[in-house]
Amino acid sequence: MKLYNNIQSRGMTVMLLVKELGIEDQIEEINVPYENMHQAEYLKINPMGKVPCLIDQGVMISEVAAIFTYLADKYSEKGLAPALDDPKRGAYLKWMFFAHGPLTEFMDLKGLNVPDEQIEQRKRSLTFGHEESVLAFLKKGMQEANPYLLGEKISAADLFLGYWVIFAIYLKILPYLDEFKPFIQLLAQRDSMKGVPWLQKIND
Ligand SMILES: N[C@@H](CCC(=O)N[C@@H](CS)C(=O)NCC(=O)O)C(=O)O
Repeated sequence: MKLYNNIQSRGMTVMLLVKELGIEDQIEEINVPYENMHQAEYLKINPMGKVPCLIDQGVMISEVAAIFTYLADKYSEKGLAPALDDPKRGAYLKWMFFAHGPLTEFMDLKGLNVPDEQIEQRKRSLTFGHEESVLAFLKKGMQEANPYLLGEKISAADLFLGYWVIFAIYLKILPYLDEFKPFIQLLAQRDSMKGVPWLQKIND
């Protein structure tokens, strides 16, 4: 498989999963400099001009959550994705899609300093609604985590959601609530998370 990526991009989250799956030898990582992403050569691969982008057996997979879900399923024997007939599969997908959709949209708007009043006016059509809902949803999920989101076993959803939450706390978009700490500190113990700079900084 080829993974088109950039060290300063969200694509680095894929490398956490690659490490957790122990499939480093299956991935050829190709660095795409930002200035090349909208050049014809790369647009032939991903017309969105974005990374990450995975090519497996001639199929192009963009969207970081899709790449996560795809790899965790492809290497299902590693136990990071609940099986299709496992009732936990629904909760797993919910966390993946929440992190990719509403949480990312919330982070983007906050990062752009869109005024709260404007967000309030559009809350019915914004995928995250409003800030309190995002916090309440995350708090409930992390309080109910036992110790991981789906129970005893870690899944790719813990890694994906965890990474976004850690990044949002680092950017001061989310507060580092006490309810988040046990979950984040558990993730922080994983070898794959050791190189994540934001994690170090929020725990300092
Ligand atoms: N929807 C895509 C977005 C990917 C994305 O925005 N990647 C950024 C880096 S974090 C990028 O490639 N930006 C290059 C550009 O827009 O020129 C995903 O979630 O994977």
